[in-house]
Amino acid sequence: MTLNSFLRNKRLWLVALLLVALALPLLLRFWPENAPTSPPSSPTPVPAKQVNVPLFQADSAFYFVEKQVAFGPRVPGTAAHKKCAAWLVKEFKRFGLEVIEQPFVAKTYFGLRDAVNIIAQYHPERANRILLCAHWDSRHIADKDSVDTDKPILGADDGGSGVAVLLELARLLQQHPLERVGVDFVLFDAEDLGDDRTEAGQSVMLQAVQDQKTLTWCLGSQHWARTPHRPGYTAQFGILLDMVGARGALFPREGYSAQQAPVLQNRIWAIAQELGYGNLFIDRLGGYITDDHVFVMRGLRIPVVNIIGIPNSPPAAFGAHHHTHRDNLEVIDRNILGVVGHVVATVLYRAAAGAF
Ligand code: 1BN
Ligand code: ZN
Repeated sequence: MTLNSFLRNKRLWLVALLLVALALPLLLRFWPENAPTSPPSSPTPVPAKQVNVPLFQADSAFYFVEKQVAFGPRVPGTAAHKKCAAWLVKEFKRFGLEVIEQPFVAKTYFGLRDAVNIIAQYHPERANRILLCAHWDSRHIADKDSVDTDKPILGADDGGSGVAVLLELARLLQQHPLERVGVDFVLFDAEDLGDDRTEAGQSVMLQAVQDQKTLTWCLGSQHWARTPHRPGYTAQFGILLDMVGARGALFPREGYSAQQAPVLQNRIWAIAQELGYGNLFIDRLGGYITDDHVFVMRGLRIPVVNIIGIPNSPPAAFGAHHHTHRDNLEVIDRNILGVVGHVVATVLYRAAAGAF
């Protein structure tokens, strides 16, 4: 086509005009006069957003420990374990959450046991989620005791305390709804059926060797991390609570959390300092504990911090009650439950307000 015939072609003129009309607004936007003349002004510092955090009721959390302990040892495969599971589901439903039970067969070092992870979802339709977890089973033996070592323990602290704080948080959410974020309370089963000859609290140097040995612990979280209740499940971050109720407990920074979720751990410990709990959330590195968070981080790539109590009496790795019959209601200090609950509630309400 020659230039002349091109210019005489009415259809082509129309198409050209249409293209110019469509492109005009775009051209004007970037024309020098319309372009921004000065760089955007530097943001004026915004004062830290004030977020109302409802009061975490330590007495209510203590009551939830009492209730669990009253079932007796919650060892997978026992009647007490079944009854307690039914009660936990009922409680979460009472707080308006949508509950999923995830049964599985736990392959323990002493045989197969029926187990169940319990997942309670707050606003399951929200994409932006926070994961709060604890284990709800109690140990099948008292291998650190001097008497009745072959009998199961009550696990008021080891199992009961973390669950109690989570139940109280669930109750708080019902009374003081959160904006924008959803929360998943995941109660792992069969955390504490491990073979203690495979110590889970070792130095990081032994991590590779440990990896194979520690598979007897944390069976519920290992199962959930492989097959979460929703395929492709993810969350902004997670917090694991384990042994958060004993009198005299301290909360140093757990090693694997420090290594794999340092930013989250810094923020949580900073909040604890700000709230005046620096004497309990001590700013030093504790041991490396192969707990449920390790498997969630490894399997689902969600940063999870373990808040786990150690005693105020080093060099013992855990409290004198750990894996003994002394882990009963008497070891529980409602103030410790209250401190941990206050810290986690602050994290939760600030995160929902975009201020975490
Ligand atoms: C934490 C509470 N753990 C068990 N109950 C994990 C663990 C297992 C810690 C073995 C030390 C040794
Ligand atoms: Zn334990």
